[in-house]
Amino acid sequence: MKKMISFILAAAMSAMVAVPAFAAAPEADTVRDGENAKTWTTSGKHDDFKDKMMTMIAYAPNENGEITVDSIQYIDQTTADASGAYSFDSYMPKVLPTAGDYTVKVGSEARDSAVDAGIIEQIAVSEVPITGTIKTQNKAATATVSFCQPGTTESIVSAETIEDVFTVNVAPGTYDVIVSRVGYLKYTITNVVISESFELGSFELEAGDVDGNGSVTGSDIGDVVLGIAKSTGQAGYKEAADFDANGTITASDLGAVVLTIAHTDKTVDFADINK
Ligand SMILES: [Ca+2]
Ligand SMILES: [Ca+2]
Repeated sequence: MKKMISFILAAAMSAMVAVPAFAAAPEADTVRDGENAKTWTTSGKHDDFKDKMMTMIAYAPNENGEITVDSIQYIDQTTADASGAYSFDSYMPKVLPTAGDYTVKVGSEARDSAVDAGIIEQIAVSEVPITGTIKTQNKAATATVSFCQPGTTESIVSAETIEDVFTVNVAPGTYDVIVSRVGYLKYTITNVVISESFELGSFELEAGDVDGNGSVTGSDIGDVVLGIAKSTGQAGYKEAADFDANGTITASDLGAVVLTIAHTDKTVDFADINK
């Protein structure tokens, strides 16, 4: 028991565990339940392990091949049977990082050093669903949510809201998310890091930028005034001035543009939103 505990403590406290190579044939093996599966079995057998408490660690070695505190992904324990056979059924709760493969080691109070138990290859992460809510003046006024290359407006994948809500499948990575609708100021969320499915949050777009130049000015008010009482299909009707998307430019649309005068496109860092 003492050595098993020191095996874990060494990993957690000193940030590394000395793992000398064994000259003997492999005594443990790790088998994954299919390509990219999050579950695997680590098993082995050795006379030294009869009835002993066993500890299994899966970690990403640093550049020197050592365990670090941050790199430990999984620790589990079990007791070997009377023949020295043991087996761990493990599940990786997180998406494997892109750092590389994990090394699996098995330790026991019966041995001074851990036994190599193979590696777990990094999961080839596929797209994950991201959801969120974008409010406009009216649920009928759909917004576009674009996941862009950071620092650019180059959209990699995008989605339209339906009744204010969007869902889009995105490959893990870092993005600038640009939320837009014609007639509305743009809302950009930078440094959105995606590794697993999550809810981006709820955001409200501000109406009023009829000409789409990034700010609400007297010119935008003028555009709304010129279109008053005009409906879809009529000369003078502009979708960009029909903020509530009810098909007609009315006093309500004029009220909206007056409220946001001098407002501009907004950019926020995702880390600041989540403080
Ligand atoms: Ca404008
Ligand atoms: Ca309207």
